Amino acid sequence: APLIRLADYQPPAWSVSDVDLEFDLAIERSEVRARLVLQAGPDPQAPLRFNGEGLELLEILLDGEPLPAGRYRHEHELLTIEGVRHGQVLETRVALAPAANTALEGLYLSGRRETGFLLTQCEAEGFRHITFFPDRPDVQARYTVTLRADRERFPVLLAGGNPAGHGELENGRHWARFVDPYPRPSYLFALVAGRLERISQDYRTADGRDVALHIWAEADVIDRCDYAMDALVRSMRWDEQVYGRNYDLDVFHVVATHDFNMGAMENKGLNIFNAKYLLADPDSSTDEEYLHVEAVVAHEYFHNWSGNRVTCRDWFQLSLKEGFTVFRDQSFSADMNSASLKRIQDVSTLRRAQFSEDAGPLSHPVRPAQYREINNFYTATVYEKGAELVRMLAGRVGPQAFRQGTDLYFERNDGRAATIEDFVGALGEASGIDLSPYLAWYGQAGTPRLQARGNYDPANGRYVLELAQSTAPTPDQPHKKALPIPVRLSLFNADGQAQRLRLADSEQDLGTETVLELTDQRQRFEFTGLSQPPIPSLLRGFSAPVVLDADYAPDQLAILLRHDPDGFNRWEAGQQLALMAYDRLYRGEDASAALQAWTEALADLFAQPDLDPGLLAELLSPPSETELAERQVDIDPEHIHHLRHQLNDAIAARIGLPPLLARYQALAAASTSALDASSQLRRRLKQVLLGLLSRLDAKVAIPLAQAQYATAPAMTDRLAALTVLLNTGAAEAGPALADYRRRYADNALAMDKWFAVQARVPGAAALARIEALAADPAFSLKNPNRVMSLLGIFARANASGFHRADGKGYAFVSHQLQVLDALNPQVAARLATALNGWRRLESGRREAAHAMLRELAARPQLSRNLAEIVNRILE
Ligand code: HT7
Ligand code: ZN
Repeated sequence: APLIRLADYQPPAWSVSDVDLEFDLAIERSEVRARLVLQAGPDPQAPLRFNGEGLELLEILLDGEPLPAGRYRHEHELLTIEGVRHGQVLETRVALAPAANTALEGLYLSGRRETGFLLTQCEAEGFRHITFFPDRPDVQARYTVTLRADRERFPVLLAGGNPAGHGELENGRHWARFVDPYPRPSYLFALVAGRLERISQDYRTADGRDVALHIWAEADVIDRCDYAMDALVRSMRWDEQVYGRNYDLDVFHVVATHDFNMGAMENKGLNIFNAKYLLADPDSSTDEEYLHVEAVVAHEYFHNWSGNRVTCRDWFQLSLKEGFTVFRDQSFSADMNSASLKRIQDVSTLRRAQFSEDAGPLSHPVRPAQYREINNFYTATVYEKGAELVRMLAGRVGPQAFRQGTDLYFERNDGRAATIEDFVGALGEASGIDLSPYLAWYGQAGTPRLQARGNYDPANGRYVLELAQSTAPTPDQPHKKALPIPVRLSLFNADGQAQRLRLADSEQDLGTETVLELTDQRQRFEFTGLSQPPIPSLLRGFSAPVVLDADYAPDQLAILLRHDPDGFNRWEAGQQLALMAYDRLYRGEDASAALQAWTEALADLFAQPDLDPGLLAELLSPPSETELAERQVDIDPEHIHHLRHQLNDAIAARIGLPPLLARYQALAAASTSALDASSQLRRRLKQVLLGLLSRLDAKVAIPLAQAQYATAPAMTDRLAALTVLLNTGAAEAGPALADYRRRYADNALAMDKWFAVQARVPGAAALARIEALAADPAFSLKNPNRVMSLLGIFARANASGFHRADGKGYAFVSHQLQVLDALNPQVAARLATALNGWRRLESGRREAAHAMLRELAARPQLSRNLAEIVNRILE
């Protein structure tokens, strides 16, 4: 596949102003008639080249006249016509085979042939699987869509836009028409047709528009959509209040499907969701899943402005809509729940998914410079790091100017396909701050390392903080520039009190917190008037997506862990202590100073009855194995798994069995299925405590887990108990798994968790279990959720199980990848990213992984998606 480069961007040679689509829908074979009003680009003599993949061309006409065979070419997934004129109407009729479409891109079938429904997925380049079109986001057109189908088989017909008529046809068929008044790119096209039920709610926008909200799902799950509706209404209000954005059509449809490659899709007026992010009920959904539903519903809704009304000029600008929209959904969830916990979770996700992506061969900038397959760039870097860049910009200009800047951005770019420069430029203009240095963050891959060294001079009460930055080379970028890094900081004294800040060259009292901006490779900041050596609390709230290297002593971090009022940095101090202990353990050195400082502070915090249970749960959780592995080369995942256990053991031992048990029992006695925030946080703490108890004394924990499983009022409790039974190797795990399966056999999302909880069980025995599960009749490579629950969890979240010394984990996944690739290339490519870190494995595993990758790369039939990932990983 050719390399597509940002530097080669050209406006379209031919675009389309109006699209009229007519669908005759059926499961096995559907037909699409498209009438496109052509718009000439800069050179009206240029040939027209429209995309089209897997289309059976039945008819082609220009201005109503059939085109003779010699006037057009249909080859290499392109339709080429010479000599077309501005304003002419190109009409094509094509046939599609939705039931045979296992790639879940374009028009496809969700569920079984007899009962399932038809739907589309067009982002990024799925529209070309539906009709011939300049399938690129800078071609924006007005859409009229007419759907025709058998009424009995497809009673519900939906497309994006406002309804514009419906009626009956001969032979039991019916039709429905939709018109979208807003010009939009083809990737936002969607239709849905089939037997679906709905829940509905009326909504009046702040600017007075009455909107009918409908959530659609198959009959057996429609009673699990209420929480999504609640989240949708809250998202709509929030966007009005926080960003001044109102919804802009008369209807808003949301549809749930069990067959979806990603989380959800923001099609204009017709959002389509992976059921995993829409359905929720207390019996079968965990608290975490409720939070995901809230966040994803908000995310897709927010796209209506950040993505749909203002879209991207080209796919290199993907983070323009995704990074900004993730920032918006993170802010929404922070407002709905505990803001500091949300920040802790978001940074944990960033470190686990993005920092590790950035540390391997798949590293790329937030705005990539090149790609072969755009579907491979829906990454943690584009989404999560992109959100961090927006957060930095928002922090730099302040809340008022940020709102003025986003207003300006939306106003100026409404109906346009914009670039990251348009976004940063609008924020800069509104704030009067030159933000152009921040653009370098978008083009430079890799995680900067921020080194902080402090020096206190008691003779004059001065504290010099030296900050320096460096970024290791990444593929394609051997030399890195200095980036602007905002460092939010406070200085604490030994009693844990924040000191007033004054910089040496200024008289200004900065209060107890300020933001330093590191703009060069290295800079000194001098604070005056400090009567004691200060303990710096750096990067508060994680003010920049960097790795901090500060020369703390363990007891300094313990002071921050005990006293820092910034919830994020308090947690971060604990994480740093854990990492300090881990580094020593890894090197076989004495870790007792760090371990003692960390666990003593945690034990004291544990004893404080009023500490937020959610924060306590996070404080009691050491960094993930992925984060720990980031610190090493020659990784032995089993060893890292073992060391993380030692960290948990140290916490458990320091707090001690009686207090852990007492707290667990108090929480267990008060268990309910209530979904309010405080019940959720108590459940989270209970789950962490049960895990710690299981480390301390399995004989005590197993009966507790067994009882918790049997009496669990909520799925979070049930799954946590099952995890402990499985991870301790308890005999009781078998009956619990069987019980779970009986109970949830008909609930696909609950069964995904049944697969996932087993796929997560660490250690050498994992592979045999995974092989057996892959052969289970309930497993299917055709369903992305099932694939990611079993193979995705195994390869991406169970390092000690997957990275076996004998390489058998790789051989197994390689085989699955090949079968999967023939069915669904997007999902196969995502699964293959699990091997991103192969070069940093110890030599035996490295060799085995390398051999597997080479063998895979040599396969002749690989999809463009999988081939790109495997080759980049190998480079
Ligand atoms: N904008 C959506 C992206 C998406 C997608 C991309 C590639 C293949 C399938 C897909 N389904 C949805 C999701 C979002 O960020 O909102
Ligand atoms: Zn998105």
